[in-house]
Amino acid sequence: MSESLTIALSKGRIFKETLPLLAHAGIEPIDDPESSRKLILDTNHEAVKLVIIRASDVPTYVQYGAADLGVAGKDVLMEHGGGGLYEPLDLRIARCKLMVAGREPWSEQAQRLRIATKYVHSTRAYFAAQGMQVEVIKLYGSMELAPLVGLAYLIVDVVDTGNTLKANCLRPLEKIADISSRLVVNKASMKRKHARVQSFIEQLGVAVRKQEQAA
Ligand code: PRT
Ligand code: MG
Repeated sequence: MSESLTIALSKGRIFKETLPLLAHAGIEPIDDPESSRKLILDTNHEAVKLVIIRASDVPTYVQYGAADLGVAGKDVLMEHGGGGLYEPLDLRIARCKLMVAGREPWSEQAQRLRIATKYVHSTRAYFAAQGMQVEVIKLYGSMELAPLVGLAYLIVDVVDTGNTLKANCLRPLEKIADISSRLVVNKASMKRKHARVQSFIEQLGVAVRKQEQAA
């Protein structure tokens, strides 16, 4: 009997890009989360389960030990703060940039610049480091709309191709951080299931390096 492992993942790009890495570690899901309504997916290993949750919930599940491991974007981890988690491996997938965007650059003198974002913490920290106090408006999606309707002057969002910004007459203005997805591990699982978790991390590490070499 091998030790049980629960891995938290979000649907969409993270699931798709994590799949080949998991396959390298010998783990293959039995159900497809895009077509199945199951939230707990069985795998070819009886002891390994995948739980499918919202991207921004992954750090919380892992922090509280509801999952031993998880895959989350650095953008999400920066917002979460990283408490209760180890972040042992950059999976180098789902890459993008966390950016400030708007119709035009802002002037340094601007008083109480309004910024719409779901990245409230990262936005405050970035502007505070520039000595600017800004008004942050929390949104849950479609940030690109905010400057168009006068809700905010700027947005902070992740950008990949930049096509979404362009389609909404916005420009990338400043980069806050390069983003990729990270493997996160519950601190207690790292102790209690050390050998199993450590070998999984190593297998994924090999898969990441192979994928980088092939790219
Ligand atoms: O969709 P949901 O609200 O459930 O959560 P989510 O949007 O956080 O999840 P998901 O699966 O969309 O993203 C998961 C992770 O993928 C994010 O946390 C990022 O780390 C990473 N990632 C990489 C991205 C992108 N690229 C990306 N392009 N996440 C979101 N986008 C969005 C972007 O905000 C823009 O609105 O995709 C849109 C298109 O981007 P462009 O620049 O290619 O046009
Ligand atoms: Mg999304």
